Amino acid sequence: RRALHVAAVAEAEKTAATTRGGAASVPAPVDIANKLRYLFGRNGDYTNADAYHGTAWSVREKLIDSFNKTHEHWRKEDPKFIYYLSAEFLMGRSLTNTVYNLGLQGEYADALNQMGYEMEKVADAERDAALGNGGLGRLAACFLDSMATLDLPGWGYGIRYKYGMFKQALKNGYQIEQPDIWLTSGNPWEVRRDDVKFEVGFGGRVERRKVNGKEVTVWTPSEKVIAQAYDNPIPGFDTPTTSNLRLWDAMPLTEFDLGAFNAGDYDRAMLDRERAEAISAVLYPNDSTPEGKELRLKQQYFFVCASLQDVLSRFKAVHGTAFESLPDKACFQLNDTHPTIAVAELMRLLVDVEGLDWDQAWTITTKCLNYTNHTVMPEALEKWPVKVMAKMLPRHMEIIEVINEGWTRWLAGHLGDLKSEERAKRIAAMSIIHENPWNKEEMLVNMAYLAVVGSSAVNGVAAIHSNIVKDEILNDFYQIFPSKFQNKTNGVTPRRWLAWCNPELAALITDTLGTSEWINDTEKLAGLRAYASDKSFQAKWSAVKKAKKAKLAALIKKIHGDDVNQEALFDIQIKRIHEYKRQYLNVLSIIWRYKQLKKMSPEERRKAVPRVCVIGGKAASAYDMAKRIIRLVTAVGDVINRDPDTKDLLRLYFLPDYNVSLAETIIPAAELSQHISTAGTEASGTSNMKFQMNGCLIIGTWDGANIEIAEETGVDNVFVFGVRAEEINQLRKERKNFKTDPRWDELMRDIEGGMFGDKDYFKPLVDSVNNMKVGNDWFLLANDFAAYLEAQEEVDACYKDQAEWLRRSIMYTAGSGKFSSDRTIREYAEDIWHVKPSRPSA
Ligand code: GPW
Repeated sequence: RRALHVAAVAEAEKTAATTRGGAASVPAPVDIANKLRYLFGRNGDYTNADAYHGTAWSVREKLIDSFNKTHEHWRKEDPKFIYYLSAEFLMGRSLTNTVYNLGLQGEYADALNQMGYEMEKVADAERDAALGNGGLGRLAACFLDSMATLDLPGWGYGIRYKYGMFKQALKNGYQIEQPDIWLTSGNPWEVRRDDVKFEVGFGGRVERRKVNGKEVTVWTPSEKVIAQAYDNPIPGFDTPTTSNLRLWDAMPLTEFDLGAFNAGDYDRAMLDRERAEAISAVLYPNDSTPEGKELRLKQQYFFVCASLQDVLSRFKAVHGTAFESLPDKACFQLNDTHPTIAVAELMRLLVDVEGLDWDQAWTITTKCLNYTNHTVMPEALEKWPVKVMAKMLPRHMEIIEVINEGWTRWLAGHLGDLKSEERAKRIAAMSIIHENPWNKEEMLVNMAYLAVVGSSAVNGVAAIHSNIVKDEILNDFYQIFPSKFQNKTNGVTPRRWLAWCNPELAALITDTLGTSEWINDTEKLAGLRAYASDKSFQAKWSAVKKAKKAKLAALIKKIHGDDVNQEALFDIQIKRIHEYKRQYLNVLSIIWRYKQLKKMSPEERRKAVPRVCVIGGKAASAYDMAKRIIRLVTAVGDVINRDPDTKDLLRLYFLPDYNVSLAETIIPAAELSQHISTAGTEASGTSNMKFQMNGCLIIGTWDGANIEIAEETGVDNVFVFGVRAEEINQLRKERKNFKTDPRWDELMRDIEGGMFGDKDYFKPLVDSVNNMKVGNDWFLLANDFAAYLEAQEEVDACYKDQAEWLRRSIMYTAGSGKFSSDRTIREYAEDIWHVKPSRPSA
């Protein structure tokens, strides 16, 4: 290897490469070796991890060239910017994405080959940047990719968590959580900006003072920290544009409390530092359920405050104090309610700091902000106790009170025609500050209401979801501001989720369509419909799927030590573990399948469709029921996978530590994927789109984006089952009288009776779907059970007809054009942001 590498470097030194930045530069092998030599003190004979670091630090320079060019151009043009405020960005790995997006893949793959390495293995040494929980954080990452690809002036703003999403391990089949230590070997994808830092305050008191006869409000925080900027360049695909994700790190105002330090009180000297660093220390691992911890509110205010100051300081550098034109230069998208304190913070900055009139500031604020809702589940809507907010953010609490007074007064006028009793009721129902329904003593700030009142546009993330937002959860507000409410169906980047994670399929598509333009114009994938029934095309299509299945099989072997039948149907459910997502229902059907196989004669078994079932996903650390579901999956797997009667026909594996990178391996290999949430509960779902792009058939409920996916793919090509969203309320009321299927009753007895061991641990799971117990089967597993089993039979029948199965598979990819995040971002840009492309010259 060493000799190879020396020869390669010598050879490469003779040639000069040209980068996207335009500058002639050192050939890649030389540059990689230089980086290893001078940044890491290494000389030859590297591990794959070394080769990764050398490659990454080399690629970083091209990325920064492109970043600088883009921002120079944007500084000159001064276009309107969109700022995507999000507590989460689930970026995953960067190396592969960066070299592909910059068009450097060939150059670096060759360089590594010459040096005796393989790009795929080298790329595998990168740790995921897991600064997000699941769908919401990954959506933000896909949006950044599309914004850059579409040349839209826009940045993401968030938190540089020291520890991201925890690492999930299994111990005796139970989830255990380990810290995600991702920064220790350095992060080549970020640039620390020592000249960009802002103070962020907490607590303290608020006073009124007279300055030049004018009353001003002065907030004196009792605690201050520094927000330090780190830039993460975001390369667009097939464009010179590289935009930015700016993440904030929390630091103490001063390195040490010098007084305490000099007095020898080192413990106290450290306290401030620890308190400051705690703010950006760790991502809260809750998906779709807010954790009402004070530190969480602190995180939210921390990054919002720093981001708004940053934007205002850039605005002022160009436009001075002409704040009335701020809405022509900047707009903010609130990714769920997590950054909603921005409503109060922008008001504070404009009124208290810049001295604008309240009304003028309010006009500007509401013009600049927009809010995306991502959930319909009432328990997921954030509400902060007034007491907590008043203590941590006393001035913001005042501002929210004034906003609410103005809002309710305006409402009273607007609802003037109503009888006073009815009017009072409506106003109380829409008050931003209201009683805690479970504890009349406590008052709460409803962050969704604050976001709606403080924004120009409010959107849901799939057609059905946006309708539920309008007709149910925010219906009062919809009646008052119908034109504020919009739909923006989610999308995913076709670069990471098809072209880069499945280069084999991408090559086949490009060959067949005669162009690679589909990578940024996914509507062109529709051209594949013409080949859906073509035998020779089907054979090629199937060969790609087989190759990807082999890779997943190798991964299963590595993790579980088992060889799986690669001719089996690969059946996948990967997503956060949540009762509403109903992994439990999936497990029940797997147990049922197992019991049927056990009863069959050898002859019958020969006709059965073999399946390899994979379930993956993390449970929030405090979500007890979700952890029990994981244990049920592993316990059922332990029984099934070892049973000599059935192990050739059915397997169940739990893949631990599901994350973005694992998804990139699993999704291309999947033949059937499960999206089986109770109708009306999954706002959109986005993995469903990734599976669709990769030609994976879907078994799913009439929920979230499944509906639009089915419409685009052809409803008959999708295994749709179960009750509809409109029926849910009624069915919940009637669940007590619902007559469960005898097969369901049998499975409940099996689990309760200890068929999979651990019967005490599984008892709460059995109870949670019992109509006589507390949970009352809230997510209606029993109601959908029979229909689900029937849909599974249709799956088997279809799989036996491989020509039909492949035809459908092709129709999925062909129908996935709508679900590119490029389409979603174009809609946001046109309907909400009013931001236009601005591309630097190449
Ligand atoms: F509760 N989503 C998520 F709405 O991943 F805030 N985490 C969250 O905390 C929330 C929503 C929140 C997901 C939705 O569950 C999923 O249906 C949707 O596709 C995704 O956000 C992106 O819109």
